[in-house]
Amino acid sequence: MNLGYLLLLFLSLLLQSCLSVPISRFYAYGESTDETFTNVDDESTFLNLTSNFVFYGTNFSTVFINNNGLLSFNMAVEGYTSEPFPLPETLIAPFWADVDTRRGAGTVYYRETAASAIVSKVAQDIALAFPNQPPFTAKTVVIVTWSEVGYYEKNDDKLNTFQCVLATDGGRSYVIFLYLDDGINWVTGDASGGKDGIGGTEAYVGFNSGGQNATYFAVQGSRTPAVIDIETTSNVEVAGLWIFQVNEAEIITSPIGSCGTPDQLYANATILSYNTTTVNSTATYSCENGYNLVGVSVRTCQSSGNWSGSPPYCQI
Ligand SMILES: [Ca+2]
Ligand SMILES: [Ca+2]
Repeated sequence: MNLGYLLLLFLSLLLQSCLSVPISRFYAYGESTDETFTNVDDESTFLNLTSNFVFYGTNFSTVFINNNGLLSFNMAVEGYTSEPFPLPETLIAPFWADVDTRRGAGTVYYRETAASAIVSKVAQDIALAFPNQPPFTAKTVVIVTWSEVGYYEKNDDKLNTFQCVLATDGGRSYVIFLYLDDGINWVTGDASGGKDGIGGTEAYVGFNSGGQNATYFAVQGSRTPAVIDIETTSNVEVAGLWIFQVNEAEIITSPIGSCGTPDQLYANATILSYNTTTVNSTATYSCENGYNLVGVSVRTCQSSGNWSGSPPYCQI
């Protein structure tokens, strides 16, 4: 092994660690600053906000923090099995699935803050995601962290760590989802058809305006087996980081990686290739020799922030 090779190896490892979300990339959280929510299954708590959060054009002064990886407005939501959007409730779902922190399996931390270090970090993230927008100075930031949480029923053999950040200046509002590198290890609880945290009805990730004619945005892979790899996907080209503007009538996804990483399929023999994830990018699927592709082989990133069609699969 020569020196040049070692250097290359080191650089590639460094690059990988920069393009994922280690715990140091999370917004600061912990016992000393946050309120905590521990030893619960389907319960909820709430924060009264000092500055209204504008979501789908509506002002909200209270945010409910539901243990099951879900924030809601107007009311707490107990649902532990994810349901496909649209729904009547007003929801932000960083990872809606049956979290269970009994038996010491994790903690949910939450707080509202206007600390200058946090406001600057938000400003940097918004500048990364929306480079053409004017600088953003949050009046208030809500940080909710699901740290090493287990799944129903009282399972702690697989744990998930993720964070949801809400930031508003009273006009513009943004939501940031962070998924720890290697930090998503289960996607369903025992009461949602899952076994050992896998299968059944998987976690849902997205936004739902609520009301009778709800509009919504679902992150690719929601309620599919692919959601277990959400920490490897992104709409800002940093694996595990997703950033959205949420105050308008529609959710606005970052233009730098609008559609996020296309679904990587589990069906054997599928080959996926793509270069970019901005609007009009294409993702091409093919199959290994001996398999036939079922469905469309090319998907296009649409301005809505979704890849066209559905992922194909390969069969013999
Ligand atoms: Ca639960
Ligand atoms: Ca994972």
